[in-house]
Amino acid sequence: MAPTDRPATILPIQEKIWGTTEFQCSGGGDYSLPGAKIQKLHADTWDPLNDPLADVTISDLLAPFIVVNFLTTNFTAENGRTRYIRGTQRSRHPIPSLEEESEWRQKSILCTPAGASVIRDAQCWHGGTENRSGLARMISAVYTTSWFRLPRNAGSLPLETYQTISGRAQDLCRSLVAIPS
Ligand SMILES: O=C(O)CCC(=O)C(=O)O
Repeated sequence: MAPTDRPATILPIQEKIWGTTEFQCSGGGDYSLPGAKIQKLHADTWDPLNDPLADVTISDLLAPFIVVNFLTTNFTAENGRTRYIRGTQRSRHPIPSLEEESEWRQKSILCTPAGASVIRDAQCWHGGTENRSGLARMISAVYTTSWFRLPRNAGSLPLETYQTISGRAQDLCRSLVAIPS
């Protein structure tokens, strides 16, 4: 089956969350490769609103930034499965350091099989654990709503690659493609 003939699986979920097809792919990568140490809990976003009164923060908004983790192998203790702290995308509390992290949070790890995808609000606190295996455990793609930008990834997709992907994929990757000057 050609890639463009495959039924869409992930995109309809973003369309449902955001109520539109007007979002974009803003990058991706593979994280916590073999040899990676435990990560402190973190969120992948910052607050672009900078409300001086702090009446409104990014945590009050519908997720502008969604990460999809595609599992290339089962999550196991050896390969450093990720912990996710439910509901923290709404939190305004400081994120605890590794030393401060309570036991129940250390144990909030996903038991997820190879081939599954984890779709998460990037504001939700999470962190990989030590990868003692010889395998990368997942690759990731980042999607952002129409008003949110991740400028650091602009130009990261070579034009020659962009020209080989479907029209829908080109539309999604419009802010990534390297435009020759
Ligand atoms: O690799 C993981 O388990 C998590 C990666 C991650 O949280 C990150 O790099 O932001």
